[in-house]
Amino acid sequence: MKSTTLLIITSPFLVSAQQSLWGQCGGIGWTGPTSCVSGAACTTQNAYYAQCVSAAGGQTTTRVSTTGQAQVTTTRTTTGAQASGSGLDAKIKSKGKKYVGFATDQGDFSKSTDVNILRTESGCLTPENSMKWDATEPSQGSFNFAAADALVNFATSNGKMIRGHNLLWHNQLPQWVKNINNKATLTSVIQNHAATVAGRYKGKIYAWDVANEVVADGGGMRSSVFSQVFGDWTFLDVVFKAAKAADPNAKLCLNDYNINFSGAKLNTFVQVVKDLKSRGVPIDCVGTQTHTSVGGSDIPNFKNTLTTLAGTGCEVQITELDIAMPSTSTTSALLAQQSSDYKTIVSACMGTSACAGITVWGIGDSESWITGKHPLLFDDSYAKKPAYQGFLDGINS
Ligand code: 9MR
Repeated sequence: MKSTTLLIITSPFLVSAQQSLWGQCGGIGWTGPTSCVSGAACTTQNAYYAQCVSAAGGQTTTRVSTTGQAQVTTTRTTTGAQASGSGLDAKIKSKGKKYVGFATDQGDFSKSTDVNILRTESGCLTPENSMKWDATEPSQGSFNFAAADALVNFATSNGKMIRGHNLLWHNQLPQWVKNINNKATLTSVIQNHAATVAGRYKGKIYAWDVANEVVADGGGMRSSVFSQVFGDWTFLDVVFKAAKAADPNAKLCLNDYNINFSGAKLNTFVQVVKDLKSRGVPIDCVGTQTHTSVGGSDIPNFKNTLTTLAGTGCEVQITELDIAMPSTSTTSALLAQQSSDYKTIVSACMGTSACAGITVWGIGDSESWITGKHPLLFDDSYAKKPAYQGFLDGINS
């Protein structure tokens, strides 16, 4: 009887196959290629995702290590942005937090003023509008990712993390979803939407606002097609589980506004999160949007609010920070108060171990959704306001 010898050859080509430009090249759980084609370099975006980005203009280091029998070449590059290390994001990272981020979208990427600030100051981008349901699935089963892809490409090619925003919200929701009146259909529509949107960006999103603004302003459940058709909170179970299946390593958040104030809304929010956890629904983080006002009564108490949110056992993120002036006119006293308010809020995050990062909802004042009330860190000419210094003082507090 003839014997057959199976010869196993460990070929260096198997382990060193090169990833194409923009392809994944590393991260927890990644088993594919870890080096990139010529002209591209493997850049770590977060613990779960490294991507082959254009090496042009960056600093590239190549590390050769031995794994078992195989030699693995790992090439890492930093973009100019990461190398600068002088902005708010670098400062907050040096104090142990994960990021300072900004809300932005495609329109900003052609403005050098916005791009310079994003590159220098930001470590994380949130799409202000491009990932919402009306943008991504305007008619049933017909998806449009052009604007969302632009955000993701800008973020990954500049070494920025991404907060996905959002998979389920009563606002910016197409009429065809609002018209659904039976639970089985709405369940499969939510599942398909979350699977498709979160699935497209699998491995690239640090955290998803899986559901946004589901609590009513006075506490209890917000009225929406979701609450009306389900009759209870279990539409959250559906969307969180679908998001988990689509992108298992993304942190999954419940996000809301006015939970920076103590009261019935915050109480309901905390209870909903605890109930989700007790039902085994995958939730990792809570987002307090923190749209507030100069001199707001919530601000002196904000540290306590973060402690309350941390009591859910979830990571806490400040997701949409802005602090509006009382009117369109600014005075030096108001600018100083706004600066102090930014310091108080940022300092509260720094003093709360569960608070992971802070996103400001826009770059220059003129681009804010709060028209004319100068709520951001940079003025209409993109110059740093006293608010910027307040933010920085908060990081250093
Ligand atoms: O900043 C967003 C603005 O450009 C949109 O017109 C608006 C429409 O709903 O949504 C704004 O972003 C909101 C965010 O998605 C959820 N929290 C409240 C934000 C400000 O309204």
